[in-house]
Amino acid sequence: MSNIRDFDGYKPTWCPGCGDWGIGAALKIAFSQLGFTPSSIVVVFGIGCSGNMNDFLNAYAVHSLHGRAIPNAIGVKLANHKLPVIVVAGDGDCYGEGGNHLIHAARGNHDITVIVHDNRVYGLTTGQVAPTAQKGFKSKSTPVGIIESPINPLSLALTQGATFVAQAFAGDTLHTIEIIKKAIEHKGFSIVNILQPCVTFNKVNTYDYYLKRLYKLTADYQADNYQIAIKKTTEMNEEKFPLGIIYQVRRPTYTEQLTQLNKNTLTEKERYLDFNLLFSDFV
Ligand SMILES: Cc1ncc(C[n+]2csc(CCOP(=O)(O)OP(=O)(O)O)c2C)c(N)n1
Ligand code: SF4
Ligand SMILES: [Mg+2]
Repeated sequence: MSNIRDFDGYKPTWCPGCGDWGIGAALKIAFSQLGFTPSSIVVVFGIGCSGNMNDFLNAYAVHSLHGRAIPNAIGVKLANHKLPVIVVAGDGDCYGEGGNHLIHAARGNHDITVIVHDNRVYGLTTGQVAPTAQKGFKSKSTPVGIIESPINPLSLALTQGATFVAQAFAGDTLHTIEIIKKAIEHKGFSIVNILQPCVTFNKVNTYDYYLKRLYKLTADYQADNYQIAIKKTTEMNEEKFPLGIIYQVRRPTYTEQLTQLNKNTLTEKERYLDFNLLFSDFV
């Protein structure tokens, strides 16, 4: 185990009581329990209150554009597939503006871990509606209630080929740590949807709201059964929240199927393009 404090960045500016605190702590503890150091991993952040963790967590990191955390992470992984690559993004980032990237990362079984702070709202921009908000949710951008039905992120990831699909609750740090660790250890595309109360801009999906509706999967749950997993994810449509690993199977990852990367990572290869040559005419 490495030192948890090594992952400390600046003091977080999250609102008191925000679920992001629990997720931030869970990530640092998971990293340290996995024996990582800040320079042995790469974390790619989206834009949002969740993405602001870029400043609060010390590690090699990219604070990407809104909705573009996943393609940046895939790029890092393709350059050096031996590195653990973790995405930390909000629901708006990952299921809204970046929803297309989620689909293609899942179907490619890219070996990255996506941690989603699902607070059902755009937190950083002060409370517009997000794609996971329940139909009728009133927000700054939907004053009379959102018309669309919510995205079911678990069903979406599962049906598009994700080989690890899990859910956690920001109010249960110990359980979240265990799920994050298993997601990172999984070989292939993994996603953890974390139910995260936004105490400032979402007065509906509170800690109490989730505590009344969530439950943990039992030890005899068969996580390798696709049909059972599909059924489990659809419980979300009725506002019932299973916590734990809903689906996990082992399939070849993207880079495992790329013959050029069978032996070495791209960064280890002797012959690579010297990008300075491209710019030599301009300097
Ligand atoms: C390309 C682009 N579009 C829109 C924005 C404005 N913007 C910043 S954060 C954000 C929403 C963040 O919501 P979410 O991803 O759910 O993160 P949260 O703040 O809730 O953690 C938006 C729309 C932006 N910065 N860049
Ligand atoms: S606005 Fe919401 S999501 Fe953002 S820090 Fe405050 S409570 Fe957390
Ligand atoms: Mg959000």
